[in-house]
Amino acid sequence: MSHSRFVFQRHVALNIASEEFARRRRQLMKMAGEDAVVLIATAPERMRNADAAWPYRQDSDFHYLSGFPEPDAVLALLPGRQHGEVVLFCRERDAERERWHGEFVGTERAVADYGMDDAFPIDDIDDILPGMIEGRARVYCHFGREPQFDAQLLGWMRRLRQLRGGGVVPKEFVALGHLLHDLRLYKSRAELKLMRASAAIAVEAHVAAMAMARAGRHEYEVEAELLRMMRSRGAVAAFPPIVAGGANACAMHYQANRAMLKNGDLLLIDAGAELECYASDISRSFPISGRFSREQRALYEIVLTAQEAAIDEVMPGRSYSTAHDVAVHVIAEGLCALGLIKGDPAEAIVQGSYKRFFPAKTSHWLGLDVHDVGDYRVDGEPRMLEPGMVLTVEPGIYIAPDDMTVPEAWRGIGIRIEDDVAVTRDGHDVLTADVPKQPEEIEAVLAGR
Ligand SMILES: [Mn+2]
Repeated sequence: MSHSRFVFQRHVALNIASEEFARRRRQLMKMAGEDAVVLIATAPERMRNADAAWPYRQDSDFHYLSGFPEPDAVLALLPGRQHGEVVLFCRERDAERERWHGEFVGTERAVADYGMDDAFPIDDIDDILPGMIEGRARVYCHFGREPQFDAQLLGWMRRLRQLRGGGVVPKEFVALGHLLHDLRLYKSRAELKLMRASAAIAVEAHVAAMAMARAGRHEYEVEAELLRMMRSRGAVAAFPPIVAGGANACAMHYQANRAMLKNGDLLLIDAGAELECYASDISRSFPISGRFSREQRALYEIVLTAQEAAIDEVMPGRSYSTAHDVAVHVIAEGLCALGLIKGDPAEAIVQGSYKRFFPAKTSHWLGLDVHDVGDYRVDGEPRMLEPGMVLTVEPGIYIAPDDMTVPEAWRGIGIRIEDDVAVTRDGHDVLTADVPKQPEEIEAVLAGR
């Protein structure tokens, strides 16, 4: 397969426009109501050890509403506020601190570049914010997530009571997730463009990894190739890549990536990129030697058939769970036909005996988070798919190395095939289709190494 189709277009403008962030805030304020306030904080900086921090990743909800990249900020949405509905508290410019940490955005540019109506130093938030909340009936926020924010929130309420004449404390505290996460479930045109770009980078990374994985190399060398490709395209890994040779693939969240690759084994790679906070998530399984064994090929074809059948069910008007039901059906049928499950497929499904080999769900939402927000069920029923939703389709078969219920040749084989699928108006669009997954195609690519 020619690699030229994987070339990433570096000059496409990818940023979400400031107007789109403003539209999201207006939508949320409309849902929250005139007498509400929405408060949302950035992700805290987290320390790895001593004074070394983990790479900073903005809170997805905060990013969705502001596009503001720094830690140490709080966004307040105040519907109807005369001096501006959208207020950001953030770090002030500070020559001495910037000498160490690099440039801060500062309050002026928060207004000029990020579309805030008003911005104040974060150090003044305890004095300013309580007065802004005064008289509002409801506070929408996340509570019980970040202890520091919880404590701040209670502090603002105490200050509010102490205001001249005794401030009126809001009657209700409402979990912000329900409103906000429903908005995030539907991806805009600009978001889909970013997700496509994120997917294209993950595609390149997988293709590059496939080209260099061979017996004698280690799982971490393949991981390094995935990361090299993502970073060289301006992305980061959406999660630590899973590079699992042989029976390591049977642990669905294998992370060690330490083993040496061996001929005769399959290699399962589950890796995705994150570009401007938008995730992709791809899994492929292929033979390290370049040729599937008979057993590997038989199981691979079942998983592939299940995945393709499940993807076919992704369209508006189908429920979220249909893809999983179809994948379960194909896998149960295949495993029965191979004699790995006794009895008939209908029985295997009713009794759940297929779960021994396929214990996971087939899909999850994808977006700013790899396992993105949004309810999977509405009023107890599986959610209907609608245009703009993006989900993964990732059935698998995993036969534990010590599974004595199957002949030895089948043990220690783990296979997962995962693509990212956007629901479109008349069906779906597979964002990650360019990583080979047909067995002949895989063997041809590997033969060209
Ligand atoms: Mn996934």
